[in-house]
Amino acid sequence: MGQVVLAIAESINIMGTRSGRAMKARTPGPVQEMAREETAAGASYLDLNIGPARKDGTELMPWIVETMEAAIDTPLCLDTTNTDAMTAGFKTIKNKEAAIMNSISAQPERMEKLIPVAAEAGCNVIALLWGRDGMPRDSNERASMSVELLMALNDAGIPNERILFDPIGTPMTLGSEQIMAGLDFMEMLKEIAPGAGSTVGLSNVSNGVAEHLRKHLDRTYLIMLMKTGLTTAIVNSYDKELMAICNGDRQADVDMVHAMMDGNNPDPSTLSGVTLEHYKTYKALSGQVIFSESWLDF
Ligand code: THG
Repeated sequence: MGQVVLAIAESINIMGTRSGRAMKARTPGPVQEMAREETAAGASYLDLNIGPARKDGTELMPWIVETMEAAIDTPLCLDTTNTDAMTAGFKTIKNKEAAIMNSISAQPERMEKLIPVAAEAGCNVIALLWGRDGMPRDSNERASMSVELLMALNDAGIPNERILFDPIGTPMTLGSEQIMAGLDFMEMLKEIAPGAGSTVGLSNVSNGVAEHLRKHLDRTYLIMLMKTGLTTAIVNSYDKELMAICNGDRQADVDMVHAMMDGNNPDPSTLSGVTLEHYKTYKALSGQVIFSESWLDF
């Protein structure tokens, strides 16, 4: 077994067809079934994304938490931009210490409201590098945001080991410079916050790309992040190949992509199957070939 990344399964969310309908109607069956499927697929955490939930968040988050804890023991990752809903969720949740708060960003209002809740709960927290002006533009902006968040979290008594930094994966449609800037920051993070973990929502990178091609970007991007020591990832646990990478069962592919990141260039005529897909997709993600939706065809 090779390098492992803990999977945070993303599919229970208010935008999803099956889960969204069940959450809105407060029907436990379908979301409990998904929770069992995600757990069986190897997820270490289940993300429960209720979105902004402006109308009923303080009621919906406790409902989904109770519904999950009645069905499975897998630790939960509470995902909402609604600070009142997050607070209500952490009041309800039984297994607080194993849970993740997703997320506290570098926006002053979120820091003020949520840091005390996280400190009180003794939970893990995702520190999202999203600031007053939105997405950071480069690795230096990510570094300054991470220092700001780290100091505020440490001051509240939350140790580095409880923090997962999320550098925010950028969509491939913004270009590979942005993707590489995110990876540069991940290297800097080791010195900024020794002992801290990290996470990335992999599907951000494939946002806006044709549906049938998205999984290839997500898989190779995960392998690239693993070189920087990524500890967790927010994933579609229904993608078996992606889960195999998380579980450390694709070490040969991981080694090949990492060697390419160090400047090695294997002969593609010796490669086949998913290994060849990783080769081609790495070339696109790193900007060595121009990105278009036919990048796998050459
Ligand atoms: N970082 C952190 N949290 C996050 C994100 C992140 N939470 C939300 C998001 N990004 C991760 N969660 C998802 C959930 C679903 C999808 C993408 C990201 C998704 N769903 C399919 C779709 O929309 O096509 C399928 C939906 C369905 O079931 O029908 O893509 O970056 N900290």
